[in-house]
Amino acid sequence: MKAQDIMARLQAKYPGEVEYLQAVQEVLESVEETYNQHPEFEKARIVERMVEPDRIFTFRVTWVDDSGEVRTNTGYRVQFNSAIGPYKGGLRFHRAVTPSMLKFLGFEQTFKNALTTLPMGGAKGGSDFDPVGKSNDEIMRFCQAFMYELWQCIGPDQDIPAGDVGVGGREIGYMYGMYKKLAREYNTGVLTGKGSTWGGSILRPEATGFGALYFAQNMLHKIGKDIKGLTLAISGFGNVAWGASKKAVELGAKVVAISGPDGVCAIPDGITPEMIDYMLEMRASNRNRVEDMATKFPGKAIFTPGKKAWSVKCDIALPCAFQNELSEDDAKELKANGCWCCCEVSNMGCQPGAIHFFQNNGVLFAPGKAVNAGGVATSGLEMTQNASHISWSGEEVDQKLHFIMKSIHEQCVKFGTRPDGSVDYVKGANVAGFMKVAQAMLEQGIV
Ligand code: 2IT
Repeated sequence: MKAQDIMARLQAKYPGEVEYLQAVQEVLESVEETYNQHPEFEKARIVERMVEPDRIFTFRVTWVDDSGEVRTNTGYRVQFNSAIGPYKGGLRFHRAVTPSMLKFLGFEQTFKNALTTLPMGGAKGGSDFDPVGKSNDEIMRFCQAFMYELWQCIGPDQDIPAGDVGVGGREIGYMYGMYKKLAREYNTGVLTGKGSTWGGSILRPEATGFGALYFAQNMLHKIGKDIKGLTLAISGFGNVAWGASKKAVELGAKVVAISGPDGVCAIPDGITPEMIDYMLEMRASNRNRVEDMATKFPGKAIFTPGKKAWSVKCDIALPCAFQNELSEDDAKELKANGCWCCCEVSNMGCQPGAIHFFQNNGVLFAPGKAVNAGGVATSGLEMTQNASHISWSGEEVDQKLHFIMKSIHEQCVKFGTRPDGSVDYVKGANVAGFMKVAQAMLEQGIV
């Protein structure tokens, strides 16, 4: 296999699908060498099959807004790969959603899920519906209309969606309510990220952020450091940024920045529990403005419009918002200000130039598919609880999450250790995830 040739073919076939092509390129570059040591993979054309989704559902979603206006959006579900389990992955509601974005996310999800140690295939879905400025009733009507089509594509043993950007517990609740009516199935295991009184894992809302901090701890311990006392710049103020901030403060680190599409809030004395709680209100308001934090906590959170979190001096950068949110220039600014570690929490949060800059300039870097896998892993735990009609305590889930993040870190070290003993976490995560999926595909024949 020549990564370059496969990329040339995909570029010709899917011109303009930039996010998808970017995600495939990163993985193929990482795995090329290992893959070519396995002629049996090449014979079964594993790579050519793995880069294409199994299938994509596309559907129209029509709903009525509060002023009585009829609105139409497009809904999707990309079922990417089922080699190691039923399709699993989140739903993203965002105005910029395209098939390319969901294909990149489904592709990443396949390897991420393989890293979790749990039996889950990869999928992603969503809609170009824009939740910004929508009322609660509009959100409910949209979720119901979306599920009116999606329900036929999913099931507790086929495909299990969850949340992602723009989809949290509230949306999952509205979607499950409609799923029940349509399918006449009362199996809560069809969706994860549910409310804790009706089958949701107690720790699912926190899990992505908590898992990211556990991964960071493992990385730091490997080089003889601890997170206590370090400063963290976090982008976003959504579910992931919230969970990461909560755990960071608990571990004695200082969160000195959060951000939004409107700018950055610098927090020189470190984020407080009250501010972390307020992030939930900011998210629920659907205003999508981080400036609200500065208004609520004057003098403590200092808002600068148009700037990113990466302009604030920190030890560790934690991108927690959106793909490609950290550019090569941002990476240079971070390094110049003394940042020495970047844990990517958002899916493909760093542009390729930023990753290369970090890796070539001594900044410790780990990719999203390893760092953020605690979210989907806890979804997998939620599925287990639902299938066995039991419920675990927060402590039990947290203990399992600790174990899973440690094991993901070990896989990265196993497949990514360089001759000098340092770890290439990008290569480690990609090769570990890839080998597991490739082996499963090989054993299941040409299908
Ligand atoms: O990107 C992700 O891993 C998620 N949005 C969570 C997916 C899940 O099924 O919990």
